[in-house]
Amino acid sequence: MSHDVEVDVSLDRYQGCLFAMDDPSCDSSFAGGARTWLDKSSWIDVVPRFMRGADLVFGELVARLAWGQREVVMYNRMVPEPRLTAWWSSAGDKPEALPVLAEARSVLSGHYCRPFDAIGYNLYRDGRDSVAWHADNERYVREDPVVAIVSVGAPRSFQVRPRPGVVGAHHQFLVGQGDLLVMGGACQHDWQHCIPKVAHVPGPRLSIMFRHHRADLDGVVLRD
Ligand SMILES: O=C(O)CCC(=O)C(=O)O
Repeated sequence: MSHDVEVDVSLDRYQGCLFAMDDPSCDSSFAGGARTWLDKSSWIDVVPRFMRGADLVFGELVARLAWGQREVVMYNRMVPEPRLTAWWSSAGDKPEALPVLAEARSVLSGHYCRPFDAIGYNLYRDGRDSVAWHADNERYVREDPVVAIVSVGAPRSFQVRPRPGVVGAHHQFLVGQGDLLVMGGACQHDWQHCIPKVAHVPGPRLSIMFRHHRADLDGVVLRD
């Protein structure tokens, strides 16, 4: 279940970098990108400042999207999820909320050879907002799904750890201001990720998750 909510966050007190106010566009050259191999079959790509105009994108998405707050099970109780979310799918009749998102979808689909046809948005209003350790549901219907995340707003720590039984080290990536982070290979099968709570953040962060055929999950029974 999800309740609609009014959103009252801005980047006013957060000083983004200069090109965060440029006209929004994507860097189709993936300049400065680097791949981290978590093990022999799982990887994470990070491309700094992949999306220019990130502060403008942040402001427009906060204002335009229909934000909701879902409920999640925690300690055997249903509690409000500590972040706001919104969703878009190419199966609906509306275009992406901003032209730069259509551009990103096309650039990412070409580069990673995946039809990213849905976008999940997550708004972390302050350091109390978070998402717990998990792997993404695409893993139940696809082998080695690729999930691409563009972060706008203030940087937050994106953490990665191996699932129980998988050998590997904990990693963390600081992402915001238009940075792209892509999880691929066996990442969703063998690894988990989270955005932990933190005492202090320089401002809110919004993650834009490009997903591959989420609609395929209809009717699939999900496991933990
Ligand atoms: O906000 C992020 O960068 C990650 C969110 C996430 O992992 C999820 O919603 O499944």
